[in-house]
Amino acid sequence: MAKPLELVNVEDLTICDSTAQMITKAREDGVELFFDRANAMKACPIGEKSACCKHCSMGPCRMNVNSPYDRVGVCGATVDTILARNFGRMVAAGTAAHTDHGMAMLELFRDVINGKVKDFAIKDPMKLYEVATSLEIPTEGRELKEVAMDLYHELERTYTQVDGEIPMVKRVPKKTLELWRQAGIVPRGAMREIMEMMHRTAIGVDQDYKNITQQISRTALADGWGGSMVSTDISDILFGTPSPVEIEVDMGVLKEDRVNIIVHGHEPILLEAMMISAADPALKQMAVDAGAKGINLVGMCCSGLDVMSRHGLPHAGNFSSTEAVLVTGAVDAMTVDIQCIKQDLKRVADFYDTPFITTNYRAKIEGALHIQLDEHDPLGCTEEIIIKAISRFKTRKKPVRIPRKTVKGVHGFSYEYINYMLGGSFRGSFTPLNDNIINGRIRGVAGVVGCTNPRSKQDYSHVELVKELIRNDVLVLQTGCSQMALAKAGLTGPGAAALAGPGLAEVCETVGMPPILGLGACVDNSRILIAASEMVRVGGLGDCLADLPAAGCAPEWMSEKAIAIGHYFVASGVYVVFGHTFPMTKGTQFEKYLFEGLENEGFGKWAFSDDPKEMARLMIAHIDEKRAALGIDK
Ligand code: CUV
Ligand code: SF4
Repeated sequence: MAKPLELVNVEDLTICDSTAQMITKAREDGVELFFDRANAMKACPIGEKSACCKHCSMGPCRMNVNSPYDRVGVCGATVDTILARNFGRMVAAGTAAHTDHGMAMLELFRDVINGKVKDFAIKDPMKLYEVATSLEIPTEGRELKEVAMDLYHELERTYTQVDGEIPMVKRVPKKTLELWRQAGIVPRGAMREIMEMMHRTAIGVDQDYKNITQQISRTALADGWGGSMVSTDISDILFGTPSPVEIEVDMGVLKEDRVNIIVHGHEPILLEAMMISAADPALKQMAVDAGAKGINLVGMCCSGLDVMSRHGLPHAGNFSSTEAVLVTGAVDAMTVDIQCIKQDLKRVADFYDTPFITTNYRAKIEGALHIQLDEHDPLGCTEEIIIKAISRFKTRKKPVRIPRKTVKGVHGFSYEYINYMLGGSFRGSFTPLNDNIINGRIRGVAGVVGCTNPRSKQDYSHVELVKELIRNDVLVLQTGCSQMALAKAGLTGPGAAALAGPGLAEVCETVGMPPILGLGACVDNSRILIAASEMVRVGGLGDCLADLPAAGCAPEWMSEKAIAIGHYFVASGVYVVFGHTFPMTKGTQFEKYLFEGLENEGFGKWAFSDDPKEMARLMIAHIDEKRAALGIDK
């Protein structure tokens, strides 16, 4: 590196104490982490506002962000065209990520049914029947296998269908679906929508920002009501539908006297297979023979959240802590599959002699050991990883320093469980939730989700925003790295009810639920869509998703996937606030369309704020507006 970095105070980088300790240690050790790179490399002021285009070699062309209508691109593209095309490609990439993940799950499901995969089985047949019934597949008197095969073929249409409507639209409230049909945005199949989005955003194709937005909505809906939703449902069928479980989180879950293995990424298969291997008596014995007290399997990021919600596995932290956790020196292997895996993890792992292993052919990292996880023999891969970890444990060279902190919390609130919890009977209903919203004890519902980002203080906005929401009687649903921010802050335990407003606190006490419900990984945002649809179905809160007193927020987002998620909520009718930055040039027609115009057409809308108090204010104001429209404000 040319010149030494001017280092930012650790307290300004994160509120996660363990991560802060490890940033300091990394600096002592002379290891660069992404926090310091983010500071050294300031964001490009034009790219940050999404005001440049490099879709052809007549450019790249850049607009004047302070006076966006000053000029056009060489081809004549206006700032609105450029903004909309860039936004569309982010949505296409995010949707591709979730649908490719979902399709991999669906293929696993198929091979489990036809017996080609023997290490996994259908763990939740009841969920299988429920999903089949919701898609009008006959179940009466039929063999599980037959229903499952029909379900597989039906769900495959989510991805591959070229014409018609994706199957899951059967779950969309009628009036919302009518709006989509009128607007021409009911997704056909994800592959088709992503292909068309990429085509339409190429040089010289779609150059009308409103028309581009139409395809943006159709593509995003193919994620939320398609790829992501199928992924969640299939994961539940194969690995079990989550119900609340107490979990330990933060870096203190690493144990100096155990073989520590971190699994990071997004598909549940790797971590589920690791769990089987880690329980293998021969491997356990091997660890003991190496002088360890046992094998300690720990999740991070979304695969961690996924498996944590199902099996109570400990979780070490979110996206901004994946390098920092290696700095402990206590990680005997880090293994990854897809998405949100910083290339730099390899370099940091090397410094601390931690084996770093990629397992999915889609996501190799230069120089990293690759052990392909073959669905037909997953344990072949995971056993090898455990053996490597044991041998690293035996030959640990560098001193180990593990932050002591662990926090307990309750996670795993699937839609099915929320239903059960509210109804107090096995097949409960959302009626008590709706009643409590109507009588005003609960003011509304908010989804607080998404990534952490080294350009904003880690976890800070997530925690402050959620505290402010529950204090104002807003029930909070969470997924992704946001959920882990709150878990580390100690707000996913029973104690959080003390911070809730009087109405919400009362409901929490009667129903026996916390004010902050952790639902799982990013693909599990689909659980929020299902819960919201159920609120409409039960009645009393309007007749489409846009009528609900609800709002969403990703305060520290960074991935293109977050933009796809944000937009499928907006297209479904939800008000969505994004924090810290937004790919938008102020004072443009496209901005006005996303921030106001879509709502006038009956959809939700986007908003931006970089201050958590202001985010909360915006969300609560929106909730109050919806309450007033429903005539339930008091
Ligand atoms: Ni899918 S997408 S940083 S791991 S939530 Fe976490 Fe979650 Fe964003 Fe990535
Ligand atoms: Fe420039 Fe138009 Fe080419 Fe974009 S598509 S780089 S705006 S000439």
